[in-house]
Amino acid sequence: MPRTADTDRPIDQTPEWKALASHARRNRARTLAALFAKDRRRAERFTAEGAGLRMDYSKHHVDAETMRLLLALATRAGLKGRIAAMFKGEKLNITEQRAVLHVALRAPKGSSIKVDGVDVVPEVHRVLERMAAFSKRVRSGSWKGATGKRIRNVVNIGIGGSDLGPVMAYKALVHYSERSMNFRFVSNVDGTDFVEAVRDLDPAETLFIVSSKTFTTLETMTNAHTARTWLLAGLKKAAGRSGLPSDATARHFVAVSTNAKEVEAFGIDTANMFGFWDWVGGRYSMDSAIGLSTMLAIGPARFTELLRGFHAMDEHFRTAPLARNLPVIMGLLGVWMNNFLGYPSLAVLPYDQYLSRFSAYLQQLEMESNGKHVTLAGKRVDWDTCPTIWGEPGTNGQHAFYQMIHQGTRIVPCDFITFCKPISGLPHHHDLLVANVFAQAEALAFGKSKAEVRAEGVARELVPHKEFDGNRPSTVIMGERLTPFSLGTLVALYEHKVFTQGTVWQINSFDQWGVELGKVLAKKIIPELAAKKPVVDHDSSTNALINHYRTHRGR
Ligand code: G6Q
Repeated sequence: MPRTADTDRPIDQTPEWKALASHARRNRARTLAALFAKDRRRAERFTAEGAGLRMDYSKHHVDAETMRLLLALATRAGLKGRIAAMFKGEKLNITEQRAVLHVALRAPKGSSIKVDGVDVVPEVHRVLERMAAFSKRVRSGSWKGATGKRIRNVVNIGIGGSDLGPVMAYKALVHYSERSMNFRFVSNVDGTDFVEAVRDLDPAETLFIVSSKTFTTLETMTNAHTARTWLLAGLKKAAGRSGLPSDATARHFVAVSTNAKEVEAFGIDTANMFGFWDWVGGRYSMDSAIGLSTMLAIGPARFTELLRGFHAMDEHFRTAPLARNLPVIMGLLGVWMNNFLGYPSLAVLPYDQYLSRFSAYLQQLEMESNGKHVTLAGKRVDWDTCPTIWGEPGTNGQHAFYQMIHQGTRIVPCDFITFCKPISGLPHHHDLLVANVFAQAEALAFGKSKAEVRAEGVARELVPHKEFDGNRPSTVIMGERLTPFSLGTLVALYEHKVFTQGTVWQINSFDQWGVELGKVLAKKIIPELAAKKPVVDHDSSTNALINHYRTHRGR
């Protein structure tokens, strides 16, 4: 039995939870303005640093006592033991009997992490070396397509954990990428995703990476088969009478998977299959072979930097005292707001256009990991788990949904993410961007009173409309510059935050049974869409929807 949290006792029945509940009740009326007025060193006291990131959490409804109580809760939940257990390769994913070892994906050569007595670090590096050798061949042009042309387009086909990380990372690191190559991502079973991705590509110069741990996922396999048909049709046209070599598919398709049998059956040479392991969850896999498109884009050396960034945050999480541990603080603040202050969502707002898909990536990381209602002991939870995660890059969001964040009826805690140095080479733009981060966090925290509005000479009837309550919490996370290294630290920060919260909530953050039912029902419905007779087996709504589609689909 793996060492887990104190699962015998529901977390809300512990004295630490109850102490936090009464602390929250006692301090309900306390404002951020009052907290700042009371302590001139507040910003300094509530700022933590690790792995090159600086996190200012002073604009939260916390004081030293709140943090002490939250840390006591983490201790009660067995956080330290669980962190050690994860790094030791214990099978914390108890519903699938698997270790949870994304930290091994970035463990340096020479270190050792064992699963069932086998050191996995050498295997990780073997795959990384194969990925690097392959990437060099493709990037240098020595890897040729079936008609002898070099590869200029890379299309990653995958979904969920086999897509969101690669897309996010490519967009985040495009500045560091090989600009003479095109990178595209196809995930949706909606055929338009594939059609739009390849419409201007030459099949002879296109390489597909089929990224699928299982190699059975409906969307990915449908897209992979469509891609093969598109490729072969295009190549045949180009080759004309000289015909195609028998290994045409193998020259344009590689796979990232754990399922060698299905990869081979598809026509991909298993020499061009890059493996990973059952101890890597999909949403924790962007730094495994699933990151092959990232490595092709930025090159092996920069991919190594990315891994170093992940590892730096891993080490911080593993060794820093809980009170100064960034992912721990972040996770506990989330618990505080979710469970004791009652805020149902978290907006993640990167002030960096390159991080345009970061919030979407986090939606899966957080909500698929901690959107659970059953404890490790199999009991229904009596407390809320994952809040809704959402967000868009600033400053764009300011001109869209920030109205609600400032004056809506629900409090939306915000994570602002920004970097000191710009990549654009347009420092003036960067000052404007970063000034907006600070201004937003300040406005949320301190608002604007009626008296201030009146003093501006605003007409009496408009005063209530122009008043800002303030007292709204946010965190500001700052890095030096967006680089492969800092991206690694940022992703690992959130990975370990999720771990911290899952530990406190006593849930398994590493399975995802909640996605199964819809998949099973879709399989049943697929043939029914082509049925000759009306479908009657479902509820009246589902029957009617299917039958409307049957009769209108025009086939
Ligand atoms: C992630 C999930 C899920 C998974 C996709 C794709 O943690 O497990 O999003 O990544 O369903 O699965 P395959 O990689 O097996 O195609």
